[in-house]
Amino acid sequence: MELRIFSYLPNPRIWKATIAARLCGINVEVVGAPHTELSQWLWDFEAHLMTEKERVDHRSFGRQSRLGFGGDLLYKTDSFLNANPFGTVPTAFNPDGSVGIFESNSIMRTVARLGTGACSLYGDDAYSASRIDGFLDASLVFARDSQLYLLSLLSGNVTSNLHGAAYQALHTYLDGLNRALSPDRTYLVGDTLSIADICVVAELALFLRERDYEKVLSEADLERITGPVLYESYPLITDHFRKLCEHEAFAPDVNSYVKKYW
Ligand SMILES: N[C@@H](CCC(=O)N[C@@H](CS)C(=O)NCC(=O)O)C(=O)O
Repeated sequence: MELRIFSYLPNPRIWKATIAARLCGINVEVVGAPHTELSQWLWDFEAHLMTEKERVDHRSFGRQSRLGFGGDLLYKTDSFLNANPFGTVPTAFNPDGSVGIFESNSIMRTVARLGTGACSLYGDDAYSASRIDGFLDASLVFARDSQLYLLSLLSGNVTSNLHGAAYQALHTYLDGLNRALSPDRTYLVGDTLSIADICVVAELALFLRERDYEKVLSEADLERITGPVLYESYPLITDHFRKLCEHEAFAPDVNSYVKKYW
């Protein structure tokens, strides 16, 4: 194992690392459980489902969640918070747990850096690597509005402000991505697949979860943001997304997940 990732599962954010790992032959261990079960887990390098006794013994580790866990108490050890001072999942660790890596884009970067000898997913020089970073940063800007919107749908308290911000964020993101691929580029950066392409697929796949909340949207008198209009307005990036979903390194994570949304 060259990298361990702890997260709720499934989580499209960890696909960034698992897709890169498949391409570079890096051995990534994924540990976790469905979202609703992580409040019963010890958040740690040795993360696991706690016994009743452990829940009592580890009471002092109980911390109020901030985002995405409905305010539940989460059992984060001091060493977990040392590894990831922001206390979020996914969190990754080096093999002996002495280094923690947080933010899914940086976890993916770790895999790409570990795999440099086997494949080049992170550019060939300082310029191309930095251009890739630009796409990762733009993706994180999009991801923030996307996350707040999806969490509000999940908890049934979506507002027109959150919906409007997500709408703007998605269109800004797709517009830039579509332009980056025009007139007929195969990949976002250079002539080969990079972690920029991987990151974009994961973030767009995550946004498709909007489709699970048609009822919540209609009760709030709001329209779905995703739909055929996106393919018509941004054909290059939507085609790129569809093609990569079928790619052999992406398909094991992405294919069955996105199929239900086509
Ligand atoms: N931008 C981060 C997002 C991670 C994040 O916000 N995770 C939330 C769950 S969606 C979390 O771990 N919350 C823990 C808490 O609320 O204490 C990434 O890409 O890794």
